[in-house]
Amino acid sequence: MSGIHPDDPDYKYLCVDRKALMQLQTVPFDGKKNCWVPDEKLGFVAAEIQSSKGDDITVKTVEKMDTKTVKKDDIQQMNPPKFEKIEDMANLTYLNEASVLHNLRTRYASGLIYTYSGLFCVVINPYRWLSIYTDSIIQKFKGKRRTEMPPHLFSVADNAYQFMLQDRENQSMLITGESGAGKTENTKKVIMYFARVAANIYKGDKHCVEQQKVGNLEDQIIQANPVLEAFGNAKTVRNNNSSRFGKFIRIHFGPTGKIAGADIETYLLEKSRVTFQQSAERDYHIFYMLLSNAFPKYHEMMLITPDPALFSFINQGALTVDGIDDVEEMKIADSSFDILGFTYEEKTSLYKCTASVMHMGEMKFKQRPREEQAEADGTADAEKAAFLLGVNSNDLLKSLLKPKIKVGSEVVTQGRTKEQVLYSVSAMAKSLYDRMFKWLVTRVNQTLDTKNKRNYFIGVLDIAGFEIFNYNTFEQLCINYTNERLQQFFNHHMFILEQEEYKKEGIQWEFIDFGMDLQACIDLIEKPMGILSILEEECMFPKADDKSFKDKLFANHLGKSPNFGKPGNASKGKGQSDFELHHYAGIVPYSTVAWLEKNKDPINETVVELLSHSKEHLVQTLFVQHKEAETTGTHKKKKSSAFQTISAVHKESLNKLMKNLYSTHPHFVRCIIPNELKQPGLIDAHLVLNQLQCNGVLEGIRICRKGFPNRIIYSEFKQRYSILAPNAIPQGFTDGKQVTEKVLLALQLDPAEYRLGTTKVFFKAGVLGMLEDMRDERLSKIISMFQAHIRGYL
Ligand code: AD9
Ligand code: MG
Repeated sequence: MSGIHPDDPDYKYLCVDRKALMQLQTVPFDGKKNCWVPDEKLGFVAAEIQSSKGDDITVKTVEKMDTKTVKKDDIQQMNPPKFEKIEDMANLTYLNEASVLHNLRTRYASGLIYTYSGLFCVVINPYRWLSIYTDSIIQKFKGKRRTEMPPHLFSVADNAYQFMLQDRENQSMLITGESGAGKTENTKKVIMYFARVAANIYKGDKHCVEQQKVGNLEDQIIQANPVLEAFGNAKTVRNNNSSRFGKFIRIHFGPTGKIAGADIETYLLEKSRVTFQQSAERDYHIFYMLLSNAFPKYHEMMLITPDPALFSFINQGALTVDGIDDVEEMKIADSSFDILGFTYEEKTSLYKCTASVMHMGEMKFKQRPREEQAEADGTADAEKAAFLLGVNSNDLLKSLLKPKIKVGSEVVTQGRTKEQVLYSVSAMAKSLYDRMFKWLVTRVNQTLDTKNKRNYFIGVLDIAGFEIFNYNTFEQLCINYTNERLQQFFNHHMFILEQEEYKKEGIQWEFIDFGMDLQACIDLIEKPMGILSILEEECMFPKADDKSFKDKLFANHLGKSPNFGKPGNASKGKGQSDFELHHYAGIVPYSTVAWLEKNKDPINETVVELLSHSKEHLVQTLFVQHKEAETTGTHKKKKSSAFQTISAVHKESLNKLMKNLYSTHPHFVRCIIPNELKQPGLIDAHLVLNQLQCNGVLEGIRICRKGFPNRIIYSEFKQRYSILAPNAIPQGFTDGKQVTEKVLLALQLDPAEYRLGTTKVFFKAGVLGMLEDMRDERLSKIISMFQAHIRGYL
């Protein structure tokens, strides 16, 4: 590694300790005996083969010295010690789960959290702050090629930047992983990196002149995060700062490679959290931040007593979070709003809307005896909510208790039971919050949309990875569908690159587009009469329910679509599931309960009408669009997104994202959560293996193995393997390619196992390992001959 000198103080944070590595490499190794065997706790453990009988192999484990018998197929080959802590696992001779796990585990134990696996950069959450993101390290990665430097996110980011400048092509970085794996932390670091290396601080920047508080563009891009996190992140069981939405941030660069602007697209904010939390979880951070002591002046304005325990929409779970100081976070978010150029009115309107949600949760109703009609049980909280929303409180109550609905051409008022009214209140709260979040993003985008000339962009995607829980529902389907498309994108990209490499090297090989492997599942979800269109159709039928939806799914797909099935015995959580889908990452059982309701925005139209006439500018803006879409007949074909189902909006934004991504040169970062205890240093092997399966790292290896994954340039092959057939090589100078050809012929290697390219020889998986074994054998023979010779001589 020429990029960092061993005497450099940063060397120890980024590179393998050479001395320790050399020691590891002296460990005796026998390719025929050393292997990996499955282990319940550790995933795989090292063992030595003792004997074999048919398919049964008896091994002795290296550490515990246990003897056990395992099936031949369960054994995985071990790489020789020279591959220990390798930086790119694509160069391993034996590409298998056990070796990948071993490599990641040993590197992680040395604080090396980034490792490549071909096109992927894999990162394991360290759960402690490492000195690997400092300014001095940023400077070291600037302008360096991937092969020059140790694996690091900055290397991926810098490469994307260099490719953008050289190839004049948009770039993307796809950062995925499960909850708590580190996607958002890595996204923040990427953005920080670009802000440092491609800053565009104009002298006399218009913002800086206008107002002291407002920041320059780089600051603003960075400060967009605290406000998005305040409104879109929450404590969950798995992550104290879990993003409950996906995002795609595009950073635009001008002609000289300086940052020229940015925009953010968000996906699927989890609305249910606004009114419901599990016991160990919290609502969105902003609620508790507003109630903290950071700015007592806001409490009065929001008509609140600053105690989260008093508000039932936000007090169902935890009220505080380890490691999060709500006072501090509130100060940061509030000043971020200033840096982003929000006016005082815009900022406080958001706070007031947020507070109105808390008051909504306190509105009480009671059922009138012997009537299908509820009435308010006290009006103080409704008055507070209405005041903050800029509407009349009587009108608000009326629209909840007796909404107007259209029956044919007539408008009639409809009575509502207590239960229905409570449902409407919660729908109103969720809809308001969701619209507020979307508005917030749009407003941030306005700030980041400078008039500077833009040439190319780098898009950073921070989106939830594949999910297989015990109970999977509509949200999991949306996420898994997204990941199915992202994985297809990866497979297709890999296919194109391999194809190019083979073409460049003049190699004949029909490489199959592995992207097509995923098409059947994608079609099943998104095509006409697919799962989502059936769902959308059902959402339009007033009489449809979960059961009619399920029946339609079965009628259309059971026995007809191979990726669709009844919940099988093998699937987890089958008791609560209605159907299962065969995704690339595994079989997922889904429950259809409440899909229809989840897919609609069930806010009552009378409430929308009322809020669209609010005296509060923000509230009016949030609701006016919806109304227009509904009343303007001409908009019937192209409904505004507010009027579409969630799945239709998601499908549309996913299509847009994919179109964007296909126009870029992609870079893939896969984040891995090491354990479920948020503890540094601890690797839960099965958890990690499961993620390698779901995040496509093993899928990438599978595809890789279908081609010729090991490649060596001719001169290197000549140097290392000439020893295998010295007699086959003509005397005098022979070039590397000829030597390679002669050696392989002499060894009588099956021609299907290798290809000779213009500059390299390509091998099928496992061949190189065999050559290595032969080389070891040859060398030890030579050594023993030499020793015998010396002994005879003595
Ligand atoms: V979620 O899908 O939004 O729930 P993420 O985004 O994948 O999830 P996040 O980035 O929020 O996870 O990381 C979770 C926590 O792990 C952070 O709050 C940090 O405490 C910790 N973390 C993650 N990555 C790093 C890192 N590179 N260095 C140190 C880290 N700590
Ligand atoms: Mg996140």
